[in-house]
Amino acid sequence: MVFWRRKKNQKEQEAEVQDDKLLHPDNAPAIEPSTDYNSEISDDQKQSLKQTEEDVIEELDTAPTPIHTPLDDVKEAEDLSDHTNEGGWLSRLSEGLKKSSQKFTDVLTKRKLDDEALEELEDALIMADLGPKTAAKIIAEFSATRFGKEVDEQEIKQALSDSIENILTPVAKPLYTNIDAKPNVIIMTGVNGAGKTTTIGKMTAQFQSQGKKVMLAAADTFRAAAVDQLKVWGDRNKCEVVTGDVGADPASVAYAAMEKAVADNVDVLLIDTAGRLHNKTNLMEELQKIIRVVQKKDETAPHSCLLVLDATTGQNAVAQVETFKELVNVSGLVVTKLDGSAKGGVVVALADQFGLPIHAVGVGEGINDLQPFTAESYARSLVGLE
Ligand SMILES: Nc1nc2c(ncn2[C@@H]2O[C@H](COP(=O)(O)OP(=O)(O)OP(=O)(O)O)[C@@H](O)[C@H]2O)c(=O)[nH]1
Ligand SMILES: [Mg+2]
Repeated sequence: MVFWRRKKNQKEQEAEVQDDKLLHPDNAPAIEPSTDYNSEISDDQKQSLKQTEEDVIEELDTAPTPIHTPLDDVKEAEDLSDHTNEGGWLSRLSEGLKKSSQKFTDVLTKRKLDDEALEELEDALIMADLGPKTAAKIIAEFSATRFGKEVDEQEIKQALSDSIENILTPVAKPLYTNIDAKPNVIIMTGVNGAGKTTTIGKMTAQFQSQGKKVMLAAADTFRAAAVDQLKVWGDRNKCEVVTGDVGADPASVAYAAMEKAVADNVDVLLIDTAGRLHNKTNLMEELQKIIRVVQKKDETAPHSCLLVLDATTGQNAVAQVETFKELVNVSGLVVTKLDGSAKGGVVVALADQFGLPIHAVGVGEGINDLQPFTAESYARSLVGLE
């Protein structure tokens, strides 16, 4: 039994020797776990690793700081936000016009419509920036049918509102851009700080929402900040802005923009101009030159020459229209800052005295704060009717 087992073991031993020879040929190196950890990474390898790490750090150090900071994001979000949940633009307009409507309410306690009452009402209209001419006209119309009658506040407000609406209706016209010309060229004019650049930014968003391709031209080359401001609006709207160096001829920027707009199949080209020039003659020459070069590319251009007016300047806006009408062929108006301290009546005076289309009103600094001008709602807000 023992012998058999030995015999068997010998067989097994022979098989093991055979297997060992197969797995470990004579020239194979001995396999042992290494304990020389340091030698695993050579000095050269270490050096190259170190260099790479330093390179990465260097790259991080020289990477530009983002131009857009989180604070800008917050500001932009506010600008782009839709204010309709805050009561809608009309309520902000009403808020802006509150000064005027409060005056009417003070005058309009239940009373007989005699001379004294009419005079007070006329004063209230003048105080609301309607100007003496337009105020007199409204009062005359008003007294023709109601003089000597006992009227209540609501009735007077309604009558005033109707009268104002009649003046505003013919001028309340949206900017018509569906003309054949491509690009449709719009030149923005107006005094310093009226809101030209901001209005361009807001209009761009509106045209784009109508599926139009828009391009901007920074023909206000007098200040670097003016060009930058337009570029910011261009970035916001993801729309191309044609610029020139500070001090460059504004007409050359307009011409370059016109060429580019034609080449790029642009639908609407908005040209920003400077409001700040030495005097009226300079401003006229500047604007006329821009118009001339634009006409070299398309003799039907510009298709609109808009005058932007700041409503908070009151009756001064009337004087501005008179001046700009002498400089260029003003085709329509945009009245800004009606959300602020403006009394709003100047819009009625403008409509009455010039009959120029009022295309839109600005009711804030945000991208959505340009609204079409609607006669009825404006008239009702002005006199404080809900
Ligand atoms: N509250 C309010 N502010 C406005 C409105 N429109 C423009 N603004 C502000 O008015 C200031 C002047 O506006 P701009 O667009 O720079 O005026 P501009 O006519 O281009 O001025 P210049 O380039 O200096 O001739 C800015 O601070 C605008 O944010 C508006 O409808 N409401
Ligand atoms: Mg500007």
